[in-house]
Amino acid sequence: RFQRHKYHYGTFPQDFLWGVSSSAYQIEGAWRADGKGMSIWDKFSHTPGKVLHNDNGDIACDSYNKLEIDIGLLKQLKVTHYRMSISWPRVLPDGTTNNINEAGVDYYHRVIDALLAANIQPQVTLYHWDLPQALEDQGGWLSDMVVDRFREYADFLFSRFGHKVKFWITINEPYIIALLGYGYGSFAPGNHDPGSLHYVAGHNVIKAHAEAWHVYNDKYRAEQKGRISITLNSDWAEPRNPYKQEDIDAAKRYMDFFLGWFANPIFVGDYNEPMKRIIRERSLANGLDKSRLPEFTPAEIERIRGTHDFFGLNHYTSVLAFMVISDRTWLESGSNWLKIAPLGFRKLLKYIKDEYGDPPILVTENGVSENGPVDLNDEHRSYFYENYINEMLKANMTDGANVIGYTAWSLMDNLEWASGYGERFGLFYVNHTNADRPRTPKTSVPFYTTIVRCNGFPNPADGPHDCTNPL
Ligand code: GBH
Repeated sequence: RFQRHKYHYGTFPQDFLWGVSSSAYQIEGAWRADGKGMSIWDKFSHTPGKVLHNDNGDIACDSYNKLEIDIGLLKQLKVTHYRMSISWPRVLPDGTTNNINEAGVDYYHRVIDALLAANIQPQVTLYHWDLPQALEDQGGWLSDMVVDRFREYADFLFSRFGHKVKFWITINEPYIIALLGYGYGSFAPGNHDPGSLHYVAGHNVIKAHAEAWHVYNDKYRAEQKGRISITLNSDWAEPRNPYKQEDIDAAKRYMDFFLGWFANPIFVGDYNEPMKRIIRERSLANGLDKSRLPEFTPAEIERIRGTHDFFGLNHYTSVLAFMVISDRTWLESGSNWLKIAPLGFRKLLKYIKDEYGDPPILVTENGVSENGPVDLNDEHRSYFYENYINEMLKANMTDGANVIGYTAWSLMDNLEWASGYGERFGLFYVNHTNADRPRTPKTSVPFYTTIVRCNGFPNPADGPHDCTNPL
């Protein structure tokens, strides 16, 4: 079943970053410990019917109380980097710097210090979806007040942690924040308005990101010498019939409305033309007097353009465009939106190189799930990592995409947002019905570790090595 794709030998550049990632709400638990404020995910998950089985992150993986254990897992994986996020309401309970929760700040110092002591570099995301509820009560991402609050929050984090953290990611997946949070309403805060409000939320997310980048650039970069950017998620859209112009156009439109929605303003300048034109036409046809897509002023376009030090990319799956469907030959996973399609990864990396000015690309998430009965022999995950990483190698070696690092999602099974604990993305299995939340390696742990340790797939013809994967 898990047949090898056409396989390339080769290794990544010497300074390639190998990591694994998590996010605060999905693993920490301790939802009201030591003065933490409420987040929109606390409220959402406590609202019956919002999360599968009414699961919530009250305890999650209890990582708040299991620091040493988690550092042990990271050491076992031999990763050079750990991508984590800071819970905004844990450090600023009401979202503002008027009220600082020093106990929360101390917790992140302990995490970061422990990572550095283990020689693992922290990559810290400022916002992975857990907005302080106090800010949501003032409009959340629909109000431009959030832009100032985010700037202050970012400034605060750089001032406290910037001497230790050299990799910052402002915001994780604006597409999901805007569309699922404020359009479909399937994610917190559950605002249902599939018409225009997701464009308003997205607009404010872009401005907030740009302000955080400028604070770092103006006030901290010279001294702290770190790098800061945003993480965008994107599927790859393949034309269903590559010889049919309609399908080619549909695939391009899909990319413009998905990745391009956020990548264009930041990497090129302003929203892309197809998005502006199509949304305006549809808005006018619906009897509105202007486009549902907000406009940036010329000054805003310039302020946002170029606010990146690398291209943070989360990638999982591909679609066939005409209408969007999955190819029936792609292997399934534990999530119905995720089909295993390694080749799309290579094409997406090349596309980013070509469309967005050949930026250094940091893959900030990539991974696969399972559901149902626990089976620690997760062959599908090893298959997924081997083939996606090998396609990334081809993008790097053959297509010349400047991929600087790779981060597997996820360190361990955790709260998969609205799917609760039912979809498991972890390299380590976590038993969420056991009060101790024990972590157990799946067979993909030694598998991924071999790729990390060997920096890819060295060719046996280049000399003997112990990089043959254990499967
Ligand atoms: C990432 O999002 C997130 O950054 C991470 O926190 C998450 O755990 C990981 O992926 C795995 O999902 O239930 O059919 O409505 C990737 C984008 C957004 C894809 C939510 C799946 C839900 C689809 N994901 N989406 S559905």
